[in-house]
Amino acid sequence: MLAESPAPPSTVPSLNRADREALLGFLVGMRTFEERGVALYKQGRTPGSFYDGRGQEAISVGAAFALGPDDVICSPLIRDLGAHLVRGTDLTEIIRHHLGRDNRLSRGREGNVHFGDVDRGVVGMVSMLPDMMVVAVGLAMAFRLRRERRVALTFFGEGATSPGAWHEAMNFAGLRREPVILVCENNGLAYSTPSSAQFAVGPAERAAAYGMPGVVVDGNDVEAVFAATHAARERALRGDGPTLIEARTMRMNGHGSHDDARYVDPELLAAWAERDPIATYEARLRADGIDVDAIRAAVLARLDAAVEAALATPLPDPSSATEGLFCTTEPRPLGRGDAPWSGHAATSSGAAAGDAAAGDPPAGDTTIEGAGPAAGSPR
Ligand SMILES: Cc1ncc(C[n+]2csc(CCOP(=O)(O)OP(=O)(O)O)c2C)c(N)n1
Ligand SMILES: [Mg+2]
Repeated sequence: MLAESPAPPSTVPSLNRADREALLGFLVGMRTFEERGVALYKQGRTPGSFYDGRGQEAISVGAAFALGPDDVICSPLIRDLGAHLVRGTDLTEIIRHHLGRDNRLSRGREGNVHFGDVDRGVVGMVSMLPDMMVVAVGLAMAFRLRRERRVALTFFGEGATSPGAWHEAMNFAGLRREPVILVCENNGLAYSTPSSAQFAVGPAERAAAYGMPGVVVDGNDVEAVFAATHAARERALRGDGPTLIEARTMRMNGHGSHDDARYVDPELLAAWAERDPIATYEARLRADGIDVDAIRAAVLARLDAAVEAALATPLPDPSSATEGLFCTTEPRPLGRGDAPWSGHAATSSGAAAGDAAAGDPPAGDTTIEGAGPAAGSPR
């Protein structure tokens, strides 16, 4: 991991065997889900469009895995299915959502990636880039003012670092030291625009200008992303403010399933294919004696069952089309999830970010070896 500007030292927890198995399960879960999603789209079964994060799985999985149960993701974007899987959102519900079938997440009102899971602390996105970054900074500000011991994490592509809202969010977060983790997925492309035609100074280098560390990490290494996010979370909980993590990677498919990406140099793709985040992690785990094939088989069996259940689900009742369009009640509080990441972080009890800044050390949060619930099976 290279640091463009110095990040404070951090105690990185060691990942045990169950954690590694879970991480691989989530990586494979995202890849296989999205392969199936592309197929369903090309069969004409998915209304609208379908977007995937092939080659970028390690970022959303590694970042989400480092969060605590009370932390909030605002929001997973089109390359970030892994974050939903880590938080524990039901696979069948996500497939139903994409197929426009009746479901808990969107009630079949939408068939794209604009969904969250409030019960698991995941805020659904709007497409205007990078507006969810501003919302994430606002959430972090609320956590700090309420003296809650939790952080907000947001994802954005390098292309989203050009509009004004990005700079406003960076400035506000840095100035006010909001407990927010800003994860930039630098895949070198904003649709067909390469980074060389997008900006003169890279995202991580710019972080210093806003008063926060900019950490460059190998976005194809799930454990490196996990470690960088863990360090950023510790820093935020200490009251030291935000961190920009620039995870460098490559978009291996088109912008969406409708895009054949003929504008991308095939040699570049071939070079990145050698660094595939799943193949390299599988090789590493296999060398450690982990039964990678069993993990794959379990993930595939769950996916098959989820697709079957989703395809058997009816479309929503047309007479309900105007229901639920507007919020008519008090919003529900953002809930906790039940995923293995809760083993990596302290809970909301203990010092708030402001208290920590005043000198109280955050409770626990340094090692996960044997701590917290055992890493669960990926879902
Ligand atoms: C304000 C705004 N302009 C244009 C778009 C259309 N759009 C959606 S994704 C995208 C490319 C974004 O590139 P990047 O931020 O690098 O993310 P990536 O797709 O590479 O993950 C564009 C132009 C949008 N969503 N919002
Ligand atoms: Mg990009």
